[in-house]
Amino acid sequence: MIGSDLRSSSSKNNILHKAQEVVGNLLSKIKQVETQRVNLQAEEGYKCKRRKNSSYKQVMSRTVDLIFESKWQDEGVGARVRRSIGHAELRNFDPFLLCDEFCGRAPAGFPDHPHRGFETVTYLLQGEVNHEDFMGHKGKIKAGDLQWMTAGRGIVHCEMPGGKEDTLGIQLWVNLKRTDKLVKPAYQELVDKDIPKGEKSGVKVKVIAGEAFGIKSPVYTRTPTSYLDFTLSSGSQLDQPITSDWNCFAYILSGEAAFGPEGKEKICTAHHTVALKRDGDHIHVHNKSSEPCHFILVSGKPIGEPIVQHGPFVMTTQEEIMQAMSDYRGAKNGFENAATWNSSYAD
Ligand code: FJE
Ligand code: FE
Repeated sequence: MIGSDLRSSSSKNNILHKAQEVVGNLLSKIKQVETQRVNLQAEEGYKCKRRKNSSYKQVMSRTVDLIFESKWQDEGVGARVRRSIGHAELRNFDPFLLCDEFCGRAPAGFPDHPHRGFETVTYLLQGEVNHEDFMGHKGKIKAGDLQWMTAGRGIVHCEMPGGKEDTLGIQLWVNLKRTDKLVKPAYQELVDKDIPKGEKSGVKVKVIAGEAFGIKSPVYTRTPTSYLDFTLSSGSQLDQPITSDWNCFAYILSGEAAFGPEGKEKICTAHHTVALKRDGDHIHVHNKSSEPCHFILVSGKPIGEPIVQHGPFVMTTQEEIMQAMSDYRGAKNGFENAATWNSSYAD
């Protein structure tokens, strides 16, 4: 009895010993893997630190999610657009609803039409656009100028290319969050000379909204947005910070460049849109071609609300769309002047 107790106690001891050994081995393996992981992380952080020459914090270059081409299509009256955001490949890209490279020559244009629930951003590359709205606000947007229009609760206006040459520009639609959709309409208008510009190592920038190269735009973006116009000379490179979690795309106006981290970069040519993944805090662009590359780089904070669009009205529910149509037709709740107003182009 005592012998069997002894035997069983010594075999228990043996099992205990074995178990301790196995656990010990496992723990040291875990420690080893963890050490390796920490070392790799430190190494990556160090590489990033060298690349960015800023801080030890880990930085990541965003990778390309999608590239697609935009072909000319008829829009407005006799005008044409290459649709970037709004294209079947990228219906909307929160907070962006539409981005058109547009082209037209008088008398072509976008005659009297309403907007509610978002902002239109018109940036002119060439020629001019005459505009007027139903509150009597009118003017001429020329090459290099910017009009940031908050349609809010309602604008009715016309946008008509003027002059003798072809007009070329970009119109971006930025959504407004539900609680901003019915704000009072407002304009921010900057002529070319008032748009901050910078240049660094062969890269030129016009800061339409947000900040680049330490230069800030005076434009107030109700929906937080960055809008940069870059020209990369042949061989030049750019590392532009992009707020993490914001959606970001580039639209190439001319030339070509490689977008994304070295080794994973994708070449993108004129009239193509590059949508980036939300997997980093900056974008790397390298012009490996012999010509300059001109593109816009746009990013914005997603709103995360439903989008219900009926042409020029963009709301969050079908009921709000019905209300917008009824307000426009009935000339009420912000559309009062729609009852009597016609632009001077409508004659
Ligand atoms: C619009 C169709 C349209 N892209 N680019 C339907 F064409 C428009 C519209 C424009 C527009 C205007 C300029 Cl200046 C430049 C544009 C579309 O005006 F608002 C609706 N709803
Ligand atoms: Fe418009």
